[in-house]
Formats: sequence, structure tokens, C-alpha cells
Amino acid sequence: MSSVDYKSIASFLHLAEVEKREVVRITKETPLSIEDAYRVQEELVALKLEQGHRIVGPKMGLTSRAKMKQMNVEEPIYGYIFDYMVVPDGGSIKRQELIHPKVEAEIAFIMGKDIEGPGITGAQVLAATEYVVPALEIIDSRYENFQFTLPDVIADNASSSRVVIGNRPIRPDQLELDLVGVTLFINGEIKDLGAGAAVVGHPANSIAMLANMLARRGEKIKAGDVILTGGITGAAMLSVGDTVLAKADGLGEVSFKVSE
Ligand code: 0L1
Ligand code: MG
Repeated sequence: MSSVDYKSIASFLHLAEVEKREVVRITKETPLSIEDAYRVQEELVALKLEQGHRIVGPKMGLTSRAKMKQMNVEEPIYGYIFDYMVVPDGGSIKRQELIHPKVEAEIAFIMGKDIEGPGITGAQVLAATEYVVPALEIIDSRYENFQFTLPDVIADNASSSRVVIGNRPIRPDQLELDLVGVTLFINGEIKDLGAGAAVVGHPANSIAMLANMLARRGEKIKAGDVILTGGITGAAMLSVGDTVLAKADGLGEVSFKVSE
């Protein structure tokens, strides 16, 4: 049996988020397996729920081949987005509430039906999806200089921090999501671009993987979940005064500003 104190690591990471303070990665002192890391994440989620926050939906991370190769992993990771993380489209994030935020452009799914793995496919995900929208995810690792191992980032709720969801939902059968081009602009300049296929071949595959990973823990995707499928663009650093915009072909735009 593992001697890792999941609750105290979760409290430590939660406090770092609340106090907007970067901390030394957990595995520098305490070895964590992937299983341990998800146990810490579960405690972190429980702590936030106890404090009255509500889950908006799970999110997938490390879904691009480049990020998986960089972290030497075969499988993406997941975390959870909470209500306090949601910023309205066109709204602002406050730089002083965060540690060292970065932004990436994604496609989010709004689920119409529950999906329970194992064995879920992308086609089943599309059949269970009500709408898709462009999204901007603001990630803010609690670790010094965004430096971590895979178990560290899983324990840290996959760096989840803020999210801006587009407000023009589109039915998923209206377009081929793997071919959708997404461009990330900061202050009117293109920072990065990519296509939906950057996310494990198709964003729906990302949710199928999520359903199958959740099934190992006896959990499922629920109708009403808003799910971030993973970065289509790379993550760009944010500064006070930035205006951030993502344009997704056929899906529209989503934006926010960075205030002090
Ligand atoms: O949403 C993501 O892909 C982020 C996962 C965690 C990795 C990072 O913080 O860069
Ligand atoms: Mg992301």
C-alpha cells in the first residue's frame, strides 16, 4: 500500500492556487505513480466541492503528439474545470489572480447524453454530443516555471485555471471537426494555428479516450458536461493588457482580455 498522503498534497496544491504562489513540484520530495497522482487529484476535486465549487466538466490535456512526446507518454491526461474558472466570452481574466498564465485554443463539447466506457469510440461520442464551441483555456501550473513530471501535473488538476467558452453553439454534424482550422491571436497577431486533427486525430477521439480512462475509476461522462478536448494550438504566455482571440472555421470566435 502506498504511504503517500494524498489529502495533504491536495491541500498544498490547493493553497498554492488560492495564494497564487508557485511551489516546488511534488515529485522532487515524494515519488508519485500515475495512480497516486489521480488519487491526489480526486482529493483536490473533493476539497473544491467541499468549498462549494461546482464541476462544469472534465478536460483533457497533453492531447497533441508533440506534447505527448515531450512528456514521454502514450496517453493524454485529464482534470476538471470548476464554475469559478469560467470567464464569459469577451470578458476579462485578472492577472493578479493567477501565477504565470498561458492560453491555448481548443474545441469544447457540450454533451447531450451520458457516456460510459470502456470501449467508447469517437463516433459514439459524436452521437452523444449536443453542441461544439470554440474555447480558450488558460492554464496556470502551480509549479515553479511550469516544470513538472507527468504525475505532478495530474495531481495539479492538469494545470486548470480559467476557461472562456464560445457562445454560439453548433451541432457537431454541421462540420468535420478534424478539418476545422483554429487560429490563436494575441493583440491582433497570429500566435499559432492548427487543425482539429491535432487533438489525437479528431477532438471526439479525445473524449472517447476520456470516457475509457474515467471507466477505470468507475466514473463516466455526464449529460450537460462541458468538456475541453485539448489544445489545438501551443500555449502562449499572457501579460496584462493582452487581448486574446481564437477563430475556428465554421465555429466562430471566442475572446477575452487580461486585466491587472
Ligand atoms: O490543457 C492542457 O493541455 C494542459 C495540460 C497540462 C500541461 C501544461 O500545463 O502545459
Ligand atoms: Mg488545455
